[in-house]
Amino acid sequence: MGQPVERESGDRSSRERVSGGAERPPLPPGQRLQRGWPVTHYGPVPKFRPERWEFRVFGATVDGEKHCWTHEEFTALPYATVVADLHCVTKFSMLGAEWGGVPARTILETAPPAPGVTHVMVWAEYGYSSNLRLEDFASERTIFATHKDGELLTAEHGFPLRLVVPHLYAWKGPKWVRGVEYMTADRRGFWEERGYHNIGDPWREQRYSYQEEPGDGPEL
Ligand SMILES: Nc1nc2c(c(=O)[nH]1)N[C@H]1C(S)=C(S)[C@@H](COP(=O)(O)O)O[C@H]1N2
Ligand SMILES: [Mo]
Repeated sequence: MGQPVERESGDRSSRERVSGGAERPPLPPGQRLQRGWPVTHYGPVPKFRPERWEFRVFGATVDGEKHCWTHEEFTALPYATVVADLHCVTKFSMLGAEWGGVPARTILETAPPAPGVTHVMVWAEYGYSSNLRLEDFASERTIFATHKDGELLTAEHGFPLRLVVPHLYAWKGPKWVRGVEYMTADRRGFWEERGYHNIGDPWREQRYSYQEEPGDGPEL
């Protein structure tokens, strides 16, 4: 087994560069516009078994308890929408999707973190994970999406649930998400352990950990 690499499948023939389209929102540096919606992930697409599915919040919760939602309970939480772009670190971007689902803030309010929590680990099927600073997770635009553009997510795009963190690269948003761990110290997730940047801000091109950011000091 070698190092895992992000795999993209699907139609790439329609990829094109943004050419002076002033009416389009700007892309982060180094990104190209993707028409259509490619599928990118590591490993197989999990099968959804509603009777076995639960969403868990655990780790440093304020009450010390683990909080669980069945699929029925989770999808009954208040629904909201966020229009956001998706920027893959492999340099394609998809603009202007409307994500529908449950804001991360709803989870933070329903199952609050303990005062010492600084980071979260978002967990998905097959052990995929991604770490986020609490403030990135708590952004009012961070959303656990069940829908895109008014339609249920397809299996390959993360059904029944995926996280979308609009201001960070897309690997920070696990598809097939199953839970959140509240942490009192940072720990690296799946791709972060394999050399991806710990924060992942596309506007600062924080793609990989070994990237130098002059004037920024060492990346920890
Ligand atoms: N569970 C899981 N979620 C994942 C990934 C993955 O490998 N596993 N890849 C991430 C990456 S790198 C990207 S670019 C987006 C791609 O989402 P899409 O396939 O819906 O376009 O999913 C993210 N979420
Ligand atoms: Mo990606």
